[in-house]
Amino acid sequence: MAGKNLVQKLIDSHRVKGQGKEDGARGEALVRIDQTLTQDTTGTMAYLQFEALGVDRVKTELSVSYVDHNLLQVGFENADDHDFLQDMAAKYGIIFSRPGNGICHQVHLERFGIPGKTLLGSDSHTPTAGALGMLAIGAGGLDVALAMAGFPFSFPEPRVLRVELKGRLSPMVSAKDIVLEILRRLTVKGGVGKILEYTGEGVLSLSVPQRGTIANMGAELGATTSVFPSDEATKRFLEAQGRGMDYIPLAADPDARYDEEIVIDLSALEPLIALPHMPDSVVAVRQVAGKPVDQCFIGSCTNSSYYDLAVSASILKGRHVARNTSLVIGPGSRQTLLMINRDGILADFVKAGARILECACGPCIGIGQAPRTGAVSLRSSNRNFEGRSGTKSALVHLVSAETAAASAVRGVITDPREFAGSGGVRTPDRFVSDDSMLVFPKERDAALSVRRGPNIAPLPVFEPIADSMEGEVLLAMGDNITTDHILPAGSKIMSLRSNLPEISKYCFAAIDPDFPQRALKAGGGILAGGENYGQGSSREHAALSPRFLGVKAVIALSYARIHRQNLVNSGILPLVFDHREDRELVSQGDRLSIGNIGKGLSMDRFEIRNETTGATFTAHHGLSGRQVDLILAGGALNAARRELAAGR
Ligand code: MIC
Ligand code: SF4
Repeated sequence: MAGKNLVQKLIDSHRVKGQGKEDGARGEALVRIDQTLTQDTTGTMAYLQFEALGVDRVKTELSVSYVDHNLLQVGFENADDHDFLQDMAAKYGIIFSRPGNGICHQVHLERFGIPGKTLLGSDSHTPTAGALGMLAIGAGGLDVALAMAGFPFSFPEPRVLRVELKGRLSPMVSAKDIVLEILRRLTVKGGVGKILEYTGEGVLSLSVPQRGTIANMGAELGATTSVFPSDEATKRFLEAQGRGMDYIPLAADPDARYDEEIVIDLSALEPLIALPHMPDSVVAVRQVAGKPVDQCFIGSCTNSSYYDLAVSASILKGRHVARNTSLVIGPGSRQTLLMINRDGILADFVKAGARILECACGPCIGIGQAPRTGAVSLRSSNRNFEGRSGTKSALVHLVSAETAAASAVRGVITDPREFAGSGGVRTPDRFVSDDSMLVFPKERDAALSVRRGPNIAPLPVFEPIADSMEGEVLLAMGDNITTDHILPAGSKIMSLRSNLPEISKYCFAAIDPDFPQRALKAGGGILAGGENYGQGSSREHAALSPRFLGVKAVIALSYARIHRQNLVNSGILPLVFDHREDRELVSQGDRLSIGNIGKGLSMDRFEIRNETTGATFTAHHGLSGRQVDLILAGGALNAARRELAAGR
């Protein structure tokens, strides 16, 4: 028998068996979750749902509630939500990471991630912790609430894609360029249903934060997660964090098999750039060099480690940002901020004319620093979807921290190898570990009363699905619709994440601002989509809001993993056209009818009639038995409550 790859080892060591129906589930892995993380904009809903489950304390080894997204406090909403989250954490035994402590993925890597453990996070970039040899997966808030309540987590049994790294990176070519190269080759849907496992001599030369950059952007491939071995670099990183005791070595067996394989020669790589508006529109920086740049942003959970900031500062030191270019720096964590302050790097930035932000997501998600109309913005973050920066006409490009710094100095898109002579960077052997912005829960605080501002609305109750449905096609969309299209980000709308009725007023605002009104007037309906529907964020609001407005089914060519599960969790039927060409049979405004839903769910075959044109076509769901049960129950919350009440 062939040896195991690391992904199989991680899954097998956490596999849960004997859960009745789950045994017969079609192609699903069901695993025990050791750690969870939430962030504020998905966390409020996750904790409301956790509360509704009626469990008295989290059942995980460790759960952390981070506040890192909604930090711009221009009204009462965000501050109220922060208080709510802090109280819920104290009440249910969760560690609370206060606003200002940093971006969840970076802080989790620094302070909590442990090789060999599973982590489920209500944020699509949770796989960042795969850099430590964890099985770290992003999910909707409800799935994380269920994991906190002790339920196992299931996901489609993955194909394992081996990414073999050869050679070493040249100076000023970075980990970001490695993952941009993978995006160039595989595209934004190339990772769907897969876990990427990194192997090869090239891995050895990459530090944990560099691995974090690569694992982070596996999310842009649509991958379930990415995994690195736990080796000497992992040991050094954990020791530098004062957590050497958390280290264990982990690797694939030498004769391990993989479903697919790609090889990347690091020494042949050059600086790359993703052009607007997709992370896979990748070309070489030199192909677009010389184009004027209005804004550069170095930050986000992708590239805001000590190394990223130190290497950027080495380019900026003794120089100044160009007259027409704004440079914005967002340190990823308070640890990084303390260290760049100690080592004079912060002063280098300020002297060079950079604008310094607090440790948070910020510009990455359109919370501050929206670029000017039509601006060219170069960002070290991970997503450049249209409008995500807060300015619809902005042309956001994704680059390494090195390319952003070099371009800020020159004022035009610049290959950072021009600065290859700038002083080398050494990562310290010991990091500053100051956990004073973490609030650890007391043994028991169950009596604590939770502060709940007026922006926190009660959860809606969803009815089980009916046996037939007829409805208008409210929107007929193309390929790669992102969750930013379905429910936009930005400071104004994200402040409403704990208020479903209010946030639903912005559902599909990026495509048709009249959608909510039309949906309500039509008494709900059906959505049609193309390939990779719902890619991007884990926000379950992109499913809850349509459901709140009466959407009962989506029919698409394919789905992104997290969004498809969020649709199921919300009780929306996610159907797939049996034949690609049938997508043409559905237009906005048509009335569709779907009969015999109960039978369709068990046979996995639906006959759909377009009542407007008379055309008929078939579709399937491809869901597991467990997912079908959730649909029948009217969503995962209804199903879990029933299970808990029955004394699971
Ligand atoms: C994002 O990068 O899109 C976010 C904002 O972090 C989301 C989570 C959210 O929408 O709250 C994500 O990646 O899941
Ligand atoms: Fe925050 Fe951006 Fe990372 Fe999402 S991708 S967690 S918004 S920094």
